[in-house]
Amino acid sequence: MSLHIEITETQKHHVQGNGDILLHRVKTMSDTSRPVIKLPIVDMSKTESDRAGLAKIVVDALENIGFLFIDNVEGLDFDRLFQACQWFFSLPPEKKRKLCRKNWVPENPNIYRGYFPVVEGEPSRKEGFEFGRAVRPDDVQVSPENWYYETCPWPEEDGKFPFKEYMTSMYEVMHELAMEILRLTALGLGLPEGAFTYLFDDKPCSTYRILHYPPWDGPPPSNARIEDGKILTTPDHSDSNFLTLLATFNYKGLEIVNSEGNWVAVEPRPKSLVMNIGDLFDRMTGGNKFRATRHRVLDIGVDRFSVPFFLEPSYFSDVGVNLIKKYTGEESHEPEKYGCYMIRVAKYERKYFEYKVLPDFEKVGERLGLVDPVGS
Ligand SMILES: O=C(O)CCC(=O)C(=O)O
Ligand SMILES: [Fe+2]
Repeated sequence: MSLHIEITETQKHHVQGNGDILLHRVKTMSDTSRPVIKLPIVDMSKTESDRAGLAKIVVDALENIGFLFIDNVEGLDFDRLFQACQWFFSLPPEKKRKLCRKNWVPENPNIYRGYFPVVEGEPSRKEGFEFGRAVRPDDVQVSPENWYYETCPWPEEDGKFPFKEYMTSMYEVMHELAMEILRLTALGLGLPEGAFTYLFDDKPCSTYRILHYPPWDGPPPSNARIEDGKILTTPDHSDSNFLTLLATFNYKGLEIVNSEGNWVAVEPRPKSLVMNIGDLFDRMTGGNKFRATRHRVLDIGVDRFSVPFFLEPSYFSDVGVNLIKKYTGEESHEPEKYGCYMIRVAKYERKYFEYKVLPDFEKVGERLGLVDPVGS
């Protein structure tokens, strides 16, 4: 989970049709010039030949910048992924409506997965579709209150693109890549390679999301305007999940805060993913070792597409503060289940609009009589 459309109930909801996205309209234009940051590069073709070297690059990047590029990901074809975005966002509004979260279309059953529309007047200007790995409906952890494991609605296909088959296969490519990055991270920290990956073994809650940022139709709202007349399409935030793998398809617009606290641009790197870590990984490592770096997206005046994969542990995984210390015996930590942590952050601390309408989740395990492997 990593949602950043903080909208208010009074705002007009608007399901956007995008039959014209291929035209790349230029409507508003934000000045995107900015000093560019040089990000470290992790070349996945070297995971065997230079494993220790890659591990060092990953750990250095996470300690210092919080962002890095990943080259040569096996099984990732950026052109094909872009085609998937184009196919999906060109669907007519009535087809998107069928996939829309309950928040916007009350007759739909899905509260967490599926489609979310552009909300006019918001500084976060994007429509998206997201899904998780399918969980068997008879799984004991499936319940109406557990939105992580709810069934994702998929669009009706027209034979032009095998959307569901392709996206679900790409989810597994991203999951595997994330596991390898976590093994490298552990190695770089001098820990057993499986020190983090076990958190994702049983039904990870990860979200794969495709995004379309349409340029502003008219003048953007004042809260989308930032310094120097620049205009936002995603406000300043850190990701709340474990780590994020992002395809930006050579679009500019992504900015991050550097170690001096200044905004700098991430220059697109062809055929490379951008990776950053989220608050969860940051706090697991004690809150001052790895950096969940703040970032934002500027309006670039044309339709922009991106595809983030938000890595999230299994619901019952222990993600307590300082978990990493269990390997060094330095300090005990407070066990905390991922699901409980996330609902608290999303619904009560950051108060994402979407989650105000969601049920409480904290006690669902007990109510269902589930075995809690964390034992808190
Ligand atoms: O679209 C992008 O480049 C970044 C999106 C982002 O930061 C997010 O969805 O959390
Ligand atoms: Fe983000």
